[in-house]
Amino acid sequence: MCPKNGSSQATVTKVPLGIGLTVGIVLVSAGYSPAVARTVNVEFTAIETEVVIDGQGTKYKAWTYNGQFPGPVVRVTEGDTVHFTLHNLKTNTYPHSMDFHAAETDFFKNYRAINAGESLTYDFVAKKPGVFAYHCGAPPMIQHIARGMIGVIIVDPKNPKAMPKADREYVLVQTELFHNPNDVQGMFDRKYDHVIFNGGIFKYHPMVTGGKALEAKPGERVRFYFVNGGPNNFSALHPIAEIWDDVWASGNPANHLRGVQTYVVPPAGGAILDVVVEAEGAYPIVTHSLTDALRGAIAILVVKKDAQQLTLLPYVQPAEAVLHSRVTN
Ligand SMILES: [Cu+2]
Repeated sequence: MCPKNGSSQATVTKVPLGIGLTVGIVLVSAGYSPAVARTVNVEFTAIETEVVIDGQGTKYKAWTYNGQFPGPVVRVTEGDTVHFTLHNLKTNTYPHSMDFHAAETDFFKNYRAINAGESLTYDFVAKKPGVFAYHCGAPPMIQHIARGMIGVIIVDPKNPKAMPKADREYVLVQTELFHNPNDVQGMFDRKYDHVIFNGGIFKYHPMVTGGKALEAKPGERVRFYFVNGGPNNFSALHPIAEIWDDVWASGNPANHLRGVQTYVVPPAGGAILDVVVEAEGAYPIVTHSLTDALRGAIAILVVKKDAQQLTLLPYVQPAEAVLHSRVTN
């Protein structure tokens, strides 16, 4: 991973597992100067593989970017050029594609689906700051998103003072989960079994088997980069026993709301939501559409003095099969 086109001082942090495979986060943050245009290389591999969807080890036949559900977080700064390559693994069965909502580009040319064994490269300039979905758009799109080909690209504002500094940051991706990944008609009929954050049923609920809480310290400004993957349901994001101090629609600093109890995020929409929690305790983050919360979309934020530092996308790992195999295309 190194910057291309001779234009940049970008630093890209990723852990290569094989050709085109990145674990966790594509993070670009070091040494940024607004005067310097940067090109950021992002390389994803579509991988059809089994992922674990709960704390009991239940496997799900997912379609993924880089073997994880949701895909790796891409993080760039407003004005950066993203030089993106998608590989469709030659051992896959289905066509796949990539639609970055942070891009303004030619749909037919760049968002087209490619067959197994093929690769596709395109560039776009991340012109608008915010938190955006990315997803596979290969038909039937409803199935490709539901099976896991969904993720987040954060475009940080060029002006680092455009928003208050966060002490702690988490990415949450909400999706409906259909137990039968081949039942496309059931997806159209909204017969989902669970609604999940970051690919797991009650993944961040410590009172559920295998669940692990999100953590923060008292007084910290905790920032959630939230994307609703859908494919169909709206999210009514609410911090129980708290109030969102600041919300930015689509994560754009120009779209600022204060003191919001519940914020609606549509399918394929995003928001940045900040909460400052003064007192120690437990604060569930839920979609207050309760059918969905009680089917898996509850994340507990535990506030305590000795809170540990977690990653931006906590406890999301590539599938075992992917971790232990060398991926080539
Ligand atoms: Cu796909």
